[in-house]
Amino acid sequence: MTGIAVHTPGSALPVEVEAVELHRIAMPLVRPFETSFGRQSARDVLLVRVLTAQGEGWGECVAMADPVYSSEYVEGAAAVIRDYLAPALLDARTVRAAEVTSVLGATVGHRMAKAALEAAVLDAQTRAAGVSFGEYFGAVRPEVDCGVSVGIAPSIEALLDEVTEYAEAGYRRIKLKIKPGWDLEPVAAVRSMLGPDALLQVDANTAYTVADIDHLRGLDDFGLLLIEQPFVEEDIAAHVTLAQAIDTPVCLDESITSTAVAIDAIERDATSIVNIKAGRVGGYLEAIRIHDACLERDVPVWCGGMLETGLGRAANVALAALPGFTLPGDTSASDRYFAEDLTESFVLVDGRLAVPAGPGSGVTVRTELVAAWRTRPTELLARA
Ligand code: SMG
Ligand code: MG
Repeated sequence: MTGIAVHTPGSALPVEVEAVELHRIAMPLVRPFETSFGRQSARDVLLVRVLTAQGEGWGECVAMADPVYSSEYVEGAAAVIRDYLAPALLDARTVRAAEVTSVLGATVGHRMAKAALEAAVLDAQTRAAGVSFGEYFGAVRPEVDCGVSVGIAPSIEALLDEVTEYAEAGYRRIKLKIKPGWDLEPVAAVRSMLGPDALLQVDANTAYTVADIDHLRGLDDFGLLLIEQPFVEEDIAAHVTLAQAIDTPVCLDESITSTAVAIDAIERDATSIVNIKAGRVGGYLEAIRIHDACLERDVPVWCGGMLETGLGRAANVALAALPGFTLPGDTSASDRYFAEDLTESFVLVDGRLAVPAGPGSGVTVRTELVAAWRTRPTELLARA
């Protein structure tokens, strides 16, 4: 069974939204994370809390501090929620999670901001009904296989140390960030250290151009699961050209912003595997539609990550429990990024994380930590 499985009567009942709160916190990372976009050492997080007549709900916005992964960024997401999205949601008053996209539809783009609001409504709605995200989404397994994303390191030696640490922790798949000047050599070193059977993939975060295709073919020597998003997000055609030239499967991340784009990219053979991130596509319900479209076309999917706190991680793990998620995701344990998580910690057991079973997201935001880590005053948005 795919799609939204409403197992419990009442799980699709609407909530009456009374107010929206914006919370802004900073969480230090246990180690800096470097990609082709740059280096970050803290996570600047925007949290959304909806207050409804049926109870509260929390959502996490995955936008980064700067507009480098996509055009969205935390300060911009807070502004668009404050000025456009929260007023639209408050105007609608009574809303189901499945209606949030259309309620917010007058605003173009800003998918990460919209996804945070949808997640908060989804949390309130499913908590009120006593249904977990896993049940609501149609999860088919109680735990999910986890991979880990490894940043660009200062040296090959430092990279091998970091990969060793994750392999010993039990991660079932390693993803290496690559960029021009940091690709064939680190990948060769990690492959030779892990041996031929380890699941290994790379992510370029748009750092290459079609002029690099010959060079990228060098990756075919390393038995990779996939190469993720080598070229700029708008250039589907360049990925088609690469897919024809290389044996390593091409997987799109940044390019996939909706179900329609996903279907188009698959039909054009630009991507043979899809990275699904709810924030990037405007919410978990659109993420599920992409999953369904991929499953129908026999295209494997996996769950991406945006250095989420336990709140966003909980929803990602529930999503990754859907049947089409056949590859380990970037659903790492809490301690991959944070010394202390905002919710109950996600702990890796045998390379897997458990899908939370409680109502809603199944995790509790530790409000004392929101208060301690706050970087801006709370904003309360209510109906005028
Ligand atoms: O949550 O473990 C995570 C992060 C995984 O590599 C990761 N995410 O392009 O897939 C990606 C990146 C985006 C965030 S880094 C700018
Ligand atoms: Mg990526």
